Amino acid sequence: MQKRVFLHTTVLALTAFFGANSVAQDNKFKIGLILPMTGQQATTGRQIEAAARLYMAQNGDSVAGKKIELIVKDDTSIPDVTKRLAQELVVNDKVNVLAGFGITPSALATAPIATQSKTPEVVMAAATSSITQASPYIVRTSFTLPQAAVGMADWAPKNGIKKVVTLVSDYGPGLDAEKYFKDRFLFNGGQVPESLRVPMRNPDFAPFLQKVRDLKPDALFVFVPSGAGAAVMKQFLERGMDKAGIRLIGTGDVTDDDQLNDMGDGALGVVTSHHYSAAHPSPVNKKFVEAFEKANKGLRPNFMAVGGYDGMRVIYEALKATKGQGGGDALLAAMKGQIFESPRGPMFIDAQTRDVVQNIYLRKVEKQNGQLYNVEFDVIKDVKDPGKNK
Ligand code: VNL
Repeated sequence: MQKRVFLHTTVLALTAFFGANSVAQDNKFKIGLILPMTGQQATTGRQIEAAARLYMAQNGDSVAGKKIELIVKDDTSIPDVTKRLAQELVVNDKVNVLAGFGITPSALATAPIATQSKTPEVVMAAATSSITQASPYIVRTSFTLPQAAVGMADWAPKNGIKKVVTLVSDYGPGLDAEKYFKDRFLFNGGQVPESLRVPMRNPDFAPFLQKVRDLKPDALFVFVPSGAGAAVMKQFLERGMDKAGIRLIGTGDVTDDDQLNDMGDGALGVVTSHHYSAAHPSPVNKKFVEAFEKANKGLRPNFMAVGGYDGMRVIYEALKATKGQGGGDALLAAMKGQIFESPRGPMFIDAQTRDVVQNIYLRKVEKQNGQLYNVEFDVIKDVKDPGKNK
């Protein structure tokens, strides 16, 4: 008799425990944030994680009756690791959304998992045009290299730059930057006597820069991923390229806000085209930069941070729109077509392509309050990814 009572209570207790647990589970909304937190791309991971946490601190962690849980995983920017982590997050943690993706190969490696499991994949960093075509579940809040590069190809020939050598990291975004810069620049009457490609991992720029010096172009157009710009700038100056009359131009990855202020006055005057500058003069951006720096010991947010911050917004708003009831398909539908003011300026998620449409700014490195910034001086409005018109 005693035993039966005991068993009975145990079963009750167990039911209560698991019951409560499954309710807790249902009330959770999990975001699996896969980022390079260590290794060559660690600055990108640090910026995006900080931005995601800032967004949550400002907007709360409970949305449409759900408690948001952010699960951060370090893929060390090795695509096989990204893929394994994505699989574990979907199967074991049952995440509602996959997000992050510091480099193109990581975003692409995850695409089949997003498709098979019908989980939205919010790409916050990687920027090769074709990524959004790898899965119908991919939505992008960063930018594309064609989007940024074409603006520079239009600006340069109007500003005395007729002959350009290109130098890019030899993988997806670099090849996009090279092609879209070159095609448009040639169309505009410019010349590109050489296109150089450097390995993505541990690049040595010295031999390439020597070659550029010998070719004596008006400018060197550079794309390197976020975090590699300072090394390019240092070697460019050490080799006296600027003194030889060669200008440095590129997409804004090379004058990345994460590193720019440490590049020294040699960076002054460098013109780039990009979607985000920490110096973007809008009240929304001022507030964002201030809050980000305050929460991160003075670290200045770069374009990666803004991609992460806006990616969180897209996820939060999709959860609100679906009243916390939606699965992957409903969330995805609610991400498409979102339009809002980002710290970068106005942006929207094109419902057809799931890619970001945004302004591209021309910026020049200048000193403001004793610090180096990419100061915007012109804007090309509402630029769609030119890579989608093929
Ligand atoms: C990529 C594109 C990565 C632009 C970047 O930095 C970047 C990419 C890590 O698509 O791999 O600045």
